[in-house]
Amino acid sequence: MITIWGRLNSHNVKKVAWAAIAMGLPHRRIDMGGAFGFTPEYLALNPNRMIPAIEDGPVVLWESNAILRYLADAYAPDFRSAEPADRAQGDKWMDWQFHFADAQRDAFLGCVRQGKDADDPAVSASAEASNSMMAVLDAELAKREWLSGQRFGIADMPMGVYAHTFYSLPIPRANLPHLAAWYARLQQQPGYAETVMIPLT
Ligand SMILES: N[C@@H](CCC(=O)N[C@@H](CS)C(=O)NCC(=O)O)C(=O)O
Repeated sequence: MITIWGRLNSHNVKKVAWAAIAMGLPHRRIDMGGAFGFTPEYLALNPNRMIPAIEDGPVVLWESNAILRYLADAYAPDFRSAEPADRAQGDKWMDWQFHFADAQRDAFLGCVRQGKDADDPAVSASAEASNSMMAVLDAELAKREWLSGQRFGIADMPMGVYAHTFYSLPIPRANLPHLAAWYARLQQQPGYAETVMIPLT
């Protein structure tokens, strides 16, 4: 039984909770962070005051993308290409997600947490930056169905979580057909609806 620590309305927790369902792993999730605060028990596992973290027997791990790689390597090798070039391409998009998170942050915080709208200068600049980066992803998805290689896998999860936020925020969006088609495919994957497509608040 894997324990996932973290509130589900966190992008980084969503990745891990989604992976656990997609991979069919027995798990439980315990709310932590945000309005739930941090217990001393949790901070002993992850002193960074950040979520998520997991416990899997003696294995304690934080950093969401490291957790995804661990879960795939330990339990679900089909979710991560074994071919070095494909694997590296997938890793690239997993790392790139953190740049995208920076770009989308002001739009997310502004619209979801601060009651602003798309006319706010910070929201507007962030929406524009998000659209520019999503155009880069759209061009990649014109060439292949999945960021993980031949099939859906962990490399699709980080940006898969952020894509839902992108499509949920009240911001202008460019017409990005390959991104939209990938987002539709993600919605067919086990766990996406329950863990990712939840209210942003
Ligand atoms: N690089 C870290 C980032 C973790 C992170 O920023 N977590 C946010 C939530 S998405 C957090 O812990 N915020 C403080 C809180 O929720 O109290 C990861 O991928 O796990």
